[in-house]
Amino acid sequence: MVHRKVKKKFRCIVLVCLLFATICVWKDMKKGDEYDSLQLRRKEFQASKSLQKKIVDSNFRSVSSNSIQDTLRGKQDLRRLRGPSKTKLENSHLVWNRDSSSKNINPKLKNVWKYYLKLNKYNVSYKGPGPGVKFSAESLSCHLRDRVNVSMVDASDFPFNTSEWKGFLPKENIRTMTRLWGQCAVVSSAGSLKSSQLGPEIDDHDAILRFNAAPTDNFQLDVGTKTTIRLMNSQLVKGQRFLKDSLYNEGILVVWDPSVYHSDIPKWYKNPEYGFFENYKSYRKLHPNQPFYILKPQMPWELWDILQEMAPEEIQPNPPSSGMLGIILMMTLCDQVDIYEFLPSMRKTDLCHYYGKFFDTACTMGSYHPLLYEKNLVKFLNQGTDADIYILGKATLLGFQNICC
Ligand code: NCC
Repeated sequence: MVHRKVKKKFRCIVLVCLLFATICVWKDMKKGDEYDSLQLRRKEFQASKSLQKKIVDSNFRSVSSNSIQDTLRGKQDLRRLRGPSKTKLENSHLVWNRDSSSKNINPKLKNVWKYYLKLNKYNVSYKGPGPGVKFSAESLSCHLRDRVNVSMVDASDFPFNTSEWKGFLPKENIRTMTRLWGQCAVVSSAGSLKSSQLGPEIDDHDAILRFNAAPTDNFQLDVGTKTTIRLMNSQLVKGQRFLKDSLYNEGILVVWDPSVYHSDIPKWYKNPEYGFFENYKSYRKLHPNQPFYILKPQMPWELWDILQEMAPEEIQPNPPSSGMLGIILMMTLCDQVDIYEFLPSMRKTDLCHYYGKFFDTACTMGSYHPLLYEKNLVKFLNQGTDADIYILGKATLLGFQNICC
């Protein structure tokens, strides 16, 4: 009897041990599976990364060798690896094509372009040798340096030399105020700056130019923290928020206003597009120590003439964008200019501004401003690589002091 009881107990213990051993083995196997799948995922990730790199590289090669087939095949492979992707890769170049024209824009934007050609709001009567003049990059830089006079209205220009304006314009010339900066950054306001994490790289420059109402607060990681110059259009300066918003209290301010084609200062003064002069004076009274310049109205049209000269077709007879004006301004003040997200990167999006919620392709491709042709010019003069454009959205131009003409 006792013997049978011991036997039963022993069988129970063996059963429990067996059960325990089974659980342990099952757990180990599961761990192994997880490890294997982790390894697999890691391998897939590495493969997709190296494929991405290959695609980028092959695409850059394709820009010079025109072997687009490989690139497209590469893109298809990547898509297969990633599964269905929300961001559809385009079938054309991954970076800006410097020969872009109205053929590259959608029908809606094409109609807007035709509308502005017909409207000719600023009485443009272009008499130069373009469109379609072929430049070398060197001769184009020299052309820009010698034909675009980047200067500010000063107290000797009528009517700014009258009593009405006494004491309002900064006394010091912008070039002596800034001396010559080394490495400068121009930060476009494009939506593709969002999640770029370019902030530290941008902050690493000697001077940083931003546009209009573009903020840094809440976007430091993507666009940096410093603002050395802010270039604004007159529509913004005319608005009431301009006097109240502390956003404008940092750095050197510059405002520009479109005149009719090649108008002189007195004629423009009588008929500015946006009468910002009263707000300018009010701001100067509130912040007398902050340098605040007015760009001469001839400059945008001198630049426009060159854009028209080199463009493959007629361009919108409207002034260049603040972005393009800012790039040329920095080329006169700096040794080298890094321009961020003016030429769209792999983050290209229809989101108009990194700080806004408005979506429109026109913000990048242009409607009122001849933005398409401005981007062609920047791509043509770019000293950096296509990889920098694609990955960082960065184009690098030499300052005018550094070109030999
Ligand atoms: O949009 P905006 O410019 O302030 O942008 C500054 C410059 O960045 C470049 N940019 C912007 C968006 C984008 N998706 N891609 C880009 O390349 C352009 O070079 C642009 O000039 C302007 O040029 O002054 C403009 O200003 C706005 C607007 O007045 C201000 O933002 C007001 O705060 C204009 N929008 C409207 O008038 C509705 C815009 O057309 C051009």
